[in-house]
Amino acid sequence: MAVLKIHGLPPSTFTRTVRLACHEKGIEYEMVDAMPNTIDPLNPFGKIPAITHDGVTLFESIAILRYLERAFPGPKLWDQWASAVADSLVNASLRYFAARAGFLPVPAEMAQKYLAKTAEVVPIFDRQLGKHRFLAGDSLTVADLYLYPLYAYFPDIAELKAIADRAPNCNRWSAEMAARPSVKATEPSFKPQIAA
Ligand SMILES: N[C@@H](CCC(=O)N[C@@H](CS)C(=O)NCC(=O)O)C(=O)O
Repeated sequence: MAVLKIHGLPPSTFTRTVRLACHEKGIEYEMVDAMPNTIDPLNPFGKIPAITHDGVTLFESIAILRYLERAFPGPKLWDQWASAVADSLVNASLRYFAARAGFLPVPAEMAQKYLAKTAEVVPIFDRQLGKHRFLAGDSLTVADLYLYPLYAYFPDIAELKAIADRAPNCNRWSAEMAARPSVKATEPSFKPQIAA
């Protein structure tokens, strides 16, 4: 069986989520560094990540994670909380982060809305993590793999750090996640530069 290739960049949160799933499931893969909008034959929308494996080409991290779940043995990682992370935090804090990093030209009013949404939903995750070790219960799921790469950027931006500082259970979970071999193995060697 040909080795699975992940086309993306280590600092990309979606790329990291897919890499984390491979590590957690024990799937061997090769990382192919690719900037957004340079992977046209693999993803007509130009977004990273995309994967190639045994004649299959897939883009969209959720579709990729479902494929990994079907095609490989290992712990079952799929979960409804993954959609909740994607639907709430990814749509808010990732966009806020991208705006602050200068990747997205977001009007100030929209950026404030993304920040307010982040402040609204982080306490929901915090309550959940106060009841359970991981987002969906007592074992790791894809939801944790979506949340972690994004949450790991919070300390880099004062406004997001201020929200995280009020979320002790998220921080307990984040520290536990940071100690996992998969997280250590996918630590990006460079990060976007954020102006103060
Ligand atoms: N829904 C996509 C989102 C992927 C995504 O937004 N990737 C970013 C990098 S983290 C990207 O390629 N952005 C370039 C663009 O939007 O043109 C997924 O889950 O894979």
